[in-house]
Amino acid sequence: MTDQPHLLLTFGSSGDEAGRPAESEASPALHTGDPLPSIQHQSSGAIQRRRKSVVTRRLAVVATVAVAFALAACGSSSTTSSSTSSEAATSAAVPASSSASAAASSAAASATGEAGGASELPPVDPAVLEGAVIGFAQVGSESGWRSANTDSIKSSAEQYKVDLQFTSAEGDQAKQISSIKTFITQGVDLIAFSPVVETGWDSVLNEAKAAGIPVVLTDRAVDSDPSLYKTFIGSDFILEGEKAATWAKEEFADASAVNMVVLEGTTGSAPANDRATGWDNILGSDAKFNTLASQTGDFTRDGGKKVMEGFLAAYPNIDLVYAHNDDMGLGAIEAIEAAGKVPGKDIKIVTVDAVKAGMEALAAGKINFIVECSPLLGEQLFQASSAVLAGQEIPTRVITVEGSFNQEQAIAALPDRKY
Ligand code: GYE
Repeated sequence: MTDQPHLLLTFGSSGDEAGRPAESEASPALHTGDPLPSIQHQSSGAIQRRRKSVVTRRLAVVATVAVAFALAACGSSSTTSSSTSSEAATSAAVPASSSASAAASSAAASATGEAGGASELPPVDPAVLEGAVIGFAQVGSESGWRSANTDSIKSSAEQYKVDLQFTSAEGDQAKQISSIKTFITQGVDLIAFSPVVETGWDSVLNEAKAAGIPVVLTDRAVDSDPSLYKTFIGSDFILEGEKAATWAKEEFADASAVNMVVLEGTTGSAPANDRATGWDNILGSDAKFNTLASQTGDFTRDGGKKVMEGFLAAYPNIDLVYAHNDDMGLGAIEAIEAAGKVPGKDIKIVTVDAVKAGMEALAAGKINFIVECSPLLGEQLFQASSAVLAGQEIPTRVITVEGSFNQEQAIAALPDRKY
């Protein structure tokens, strides 16, 4: 039997102190996409009563799942990027060694249309998820990536008949905290969210813990103690920055100097912080790369366009744009064309995400390279939720496996691109 810490089973403690996961009840109603106010009118007393009525059924489900995974764990080996410690997760953050390996993982991810890493989590138990009340506090609707991520979460919730309480913070951390507080008052079975920024979550996460409500992070990280959440599912943003910089290093191998500008993501967000760090890991000490300017475009197309207009007005000699996402790169293209220059030729562009509009610009030669960041996290979110609600241990970090695309690869991948 192989050593698979992430398949450890906890027969004795199927829930937290409050026993919430094991006691949560199936509700027949599906409210995917309901606005927040609808849940504020539900009485938590009613939820408690409904929970008590299904304790027996839930315990039976837990036992079934436990037996299934004990069997699965004995019969398989696993090479995954998951980990039960954040140190091991960090050690996975190494630069892409060659474009061949990046292309291979890209092809694998594209072939399934799914984010990688799903196999590290136990499969969903539909009986556990049906009717489970799960609050999801989304960042907002800033980009094509975000729309695809929201669609993925809502359609998986629908598939598993989860009673999804979906809120959108429109990029405002205070709003997101208030949604999470409402979920806590409501007494939902599980809270999931994609944090707008990395800092400032300790207090609300402690409130969720005190209320016995498990928390799952998707997409973006927080700097809080990992004991305050069950797992963090999402990309390795440092690796993404390293892949972008590795491409730039090769692309400009023969140049004696490169004048670059950076369109940063939302200030303080994990992807903006880490994509900058990843870039610096590869090119930070390379004096040839001269950063003329670096400014946030807030992950939006409009933001990217406006910031790029300013850069073009101030600097006539830009060689390279590093945009932390496709949308800002697409905005930069508009600004560059309006300034009478040719994007992809006069000024090269590297971005992150690989959403359809970005891939089309890459196929058309207006973007030169895209590092993939998959938004299809719905399945993994509900795999994790199902396991947590059944009282199973899961990896504390699940890293999405992704690739990267040059023009040729984008042309080949576009017909099957799901988002
Ligand atoms: O890259 C960007 C979005 O958090 C990974 O947020 C996500 C980022 C994504 O707005 O397009």
